[in-house]
Amino acid sequence: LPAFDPADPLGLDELLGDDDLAVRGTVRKWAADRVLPHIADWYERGELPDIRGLTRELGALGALGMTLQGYGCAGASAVQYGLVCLELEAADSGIRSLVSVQGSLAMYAIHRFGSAEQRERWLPPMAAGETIGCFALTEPDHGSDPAGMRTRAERDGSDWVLTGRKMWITNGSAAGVAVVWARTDEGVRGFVVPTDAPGFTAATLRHKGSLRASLTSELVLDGVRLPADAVLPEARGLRAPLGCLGHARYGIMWGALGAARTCLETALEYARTREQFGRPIGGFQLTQAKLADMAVELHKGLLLALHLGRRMDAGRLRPEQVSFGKLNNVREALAICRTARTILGANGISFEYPVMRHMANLESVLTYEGTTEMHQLILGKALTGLDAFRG
Ligand code: TGC
Ligand code: FAD
Repeated sequence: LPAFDPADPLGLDELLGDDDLAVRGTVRKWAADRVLPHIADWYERGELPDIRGLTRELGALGALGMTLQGYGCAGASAVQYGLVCLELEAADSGIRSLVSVQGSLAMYAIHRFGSAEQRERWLPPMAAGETIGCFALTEPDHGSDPAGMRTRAERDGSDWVLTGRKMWITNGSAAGVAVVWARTDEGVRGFVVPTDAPGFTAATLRHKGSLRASLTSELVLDGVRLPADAVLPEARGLRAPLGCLGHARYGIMWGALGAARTCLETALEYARTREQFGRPIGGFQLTQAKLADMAVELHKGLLLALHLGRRMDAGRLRPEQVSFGKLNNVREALAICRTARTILGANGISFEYPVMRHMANLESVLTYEGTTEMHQLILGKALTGLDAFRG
């Protein structure tokens, strides 16, 4: 029998191909070199310095829009994209967020719903990381229920004029292009908005206790005039932005496990070396129960992510299955981080260790891309056939 590997207790690496392992190794090394030495400092300062340099490097790695075909995108598998999300989030959720929003939301929307001209203009510089994108669905008064959005796009001759506010928009202040969802007389439509358009402003949100190494912004659209060809021609109704969310939620179900892995590794190392009552705390049965449960949930989550990734690669992944994965993996990843925090005792709250940072980040991850409750209700509806959202 092969030896038991604490880092891979179920032998899941045997389910991956050489290409998958190579992609994972490349991104793990990039994160170790480029993010890990600085991330605690960035986090405390509440900044993501050199976001443009980082994005270009991620573009050179092929991590931006990596499952898309053409336009300089890598055309990688969903499983490989998942592994990349995991390795980035093992460093920090903020770096994975940057990549999710760029690739799975902004680029995916343009690729899936854009005209040939929109794709030619925007996707190559976005794949290279030269242009940063954001995806603006949420508003101050409409988060879980985007159908109530107030941002409006009205026709004026052949132009469109956009007015409204968007809130909590990742990458917003650094973006060169914003994919903005707005109400029109024809229902919800998507618009490709160059951020230098007159009337567009983005303000960075400060005082966050989570995702501090990530740019989060409020966008104001004050009569932003756009030409007729700024609308995404194939995006009609809420189905379009929700379709993009399916792709990003898929990446998050892998990514959150990266944060959990780092916390488990940190807790294991701490438990082996920290002594109380004359013995390593890892020798206490209560600590071992925690570590065993953390490992079980982490690797069950990986098995689930891999299964759903294979379904996505086969074109057979349903939105309800994405909700299943996001709900379980983010919830369990957060529980793993919280348990790791207890194992580190007082050190668990110190930014000298990565645990508190990951735990705080996952509070955002639990909320964005559909809260836990939204995914429970999506599954509840699929199970019962009854829609609990609006009664
Ligand atoms: P509902 O009537 O259920 O659906 C409206 C239309 O959309 C279709 N649809 C989907 N299509 C593709 N994929 C999905 N996942 C879909 N879910 C629904 C549906 O079939 C329908 O189509 P049609 O043709 O019949 O009109 O809509 P509802 O208004 O009842 O809302 C349902 C609900 C609550 C599940 C949905 O609105 C929802 O998911 N709310 C959560 C909002 C959310 O997740 N926001 C995320 C914003 S972006 C973000 O957080 C980025 S963070 C990124 C980072 O930093 O990593
Ligand atoms: P609300 O919708 O007000 O929900 C508050 C609480 O009520 C939640 O617990 C919710 O589950 C619960 N609730 C609501 N309705 C029901 C119901 N019917 N039944 C039971 N419970 C219910 N959005 C973007 O568009 N683009 C981005 O790039 C983006 N980035 C983000 C980055 C960060 C760091 C964060 C924190 C958020 C980001 N978001 C982004 C916004 C995110 O998608 C929303 O915060 C999320 O959808 C929830 O909306 P809300 O915060 O308005 O909460």
